[in-house]
Amino acid sequence: MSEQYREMWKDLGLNLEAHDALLKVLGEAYQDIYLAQQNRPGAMEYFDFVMTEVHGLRVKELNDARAVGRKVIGSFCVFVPEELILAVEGISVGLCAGAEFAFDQAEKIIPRNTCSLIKSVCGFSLGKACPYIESSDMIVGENTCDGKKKSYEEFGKLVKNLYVMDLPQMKSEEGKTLLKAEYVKFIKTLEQLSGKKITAKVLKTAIQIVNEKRKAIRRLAEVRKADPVPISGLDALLVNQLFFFDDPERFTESVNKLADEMEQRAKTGKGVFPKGRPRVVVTGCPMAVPNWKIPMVIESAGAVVVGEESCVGERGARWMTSEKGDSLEELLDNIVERYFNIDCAIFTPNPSRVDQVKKMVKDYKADGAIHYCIQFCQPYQMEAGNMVNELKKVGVNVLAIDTDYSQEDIGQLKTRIEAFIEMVG
Ligand code: BJ8
Repeated sequence: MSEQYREMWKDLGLNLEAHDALLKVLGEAYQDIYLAQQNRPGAMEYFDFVMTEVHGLRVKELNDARAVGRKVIGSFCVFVPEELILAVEGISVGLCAGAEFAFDQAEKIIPRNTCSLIKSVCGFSLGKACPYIESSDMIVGENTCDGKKKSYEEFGKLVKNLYVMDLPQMKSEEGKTLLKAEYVKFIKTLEQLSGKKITAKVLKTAIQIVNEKRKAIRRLAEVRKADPVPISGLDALLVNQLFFFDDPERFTESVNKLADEMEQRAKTGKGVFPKGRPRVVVTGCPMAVPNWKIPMVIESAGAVVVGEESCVGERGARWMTSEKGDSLEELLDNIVERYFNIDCAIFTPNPSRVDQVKKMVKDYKADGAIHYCIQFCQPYQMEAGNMVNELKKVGVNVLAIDTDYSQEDIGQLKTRIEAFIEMVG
């Protein structure tokens, strides 16, 4: 792939040497973690292809689209409505932030005790190794946690067009009004950038496209209730990660094909692991590509991840946007209603997240839950204690872990997770 796309990466201003090194590490990790798995569904082949071309063909597609006037919008948070971006014929891409890259440089502009996700955003930008950042016509930041909010002041100096969206912190009527006002502002900005007007008709189509994508992901989640589980947690996570990168309609079609195969597997009792393997729900911070550390440790310890209560998982895709109504105002209200449900830990209080984890443990017949926090992530760390207590009260085995993107604590994590699996199993 390297040779074929070299000119494109050069034109995007990437540091080719650093980028080559990154691709090498990524390729090796993918081989060891993903391709070495047994009994994978055949339909995962498409997602393997997307991964191998994630810095190649997909980036070329984005830049071909830009050449004919479409705008690429990068974002970091599931509060940024893809529907609005599609409605101006834009392309939405998640800027992954899931790897430890150029942290030494990042730590020169933001504090060391910042979460890895934020350091990764700054590191990739400073190290000029992310073709998605460089291909974005506008990057949307959001006022969620304090770390992100304040880091955008520095990140904004590194990229050409950063737009920061304010977000509510409480689920009140005032909070909803703020969210709507921010989405109205975002629409205006998108219209200005693209030169396109959002009409009710295009917005409705965009809502349908994104809903279809969510429905396909829901099918995939549903079939993980089977025992034996037809897909590994690692593969399911990968599909959820690629939700933010791929062309939405092509992605939906591919996820539906995978779901067809998995439903067939479930009917015939074919699993990726033997029946009766300990089942775990993971809850907490989002795992962006290529953050596969926790499910890798869990599954190599003899358990299977059956669900993720995370923005790269159920928190990101479990609500549909209502398609009812024919006016722009009604459709925008539907979008506000949908996104206002998201139970991110930046909200206070945030009781529905605990309820959702309890529900998932029950629905997916899990033997336990693992609360995953990225070190220095205050919102999720603050919620961890209450989450653990509430789960214990209803008899759910739970383990809370804090980690970063490095591999340094992998031995310690293995020991703790293996002991937990042994206990729940
Ligand atoms: S809606 S979870 S995607 S904000 S890990 S940067 S919270 S200190 S990512 Fe998130 Fe939107 Fe919420 Fe979801 Fe801050 Fe924590 Fe770091 Fe985090």
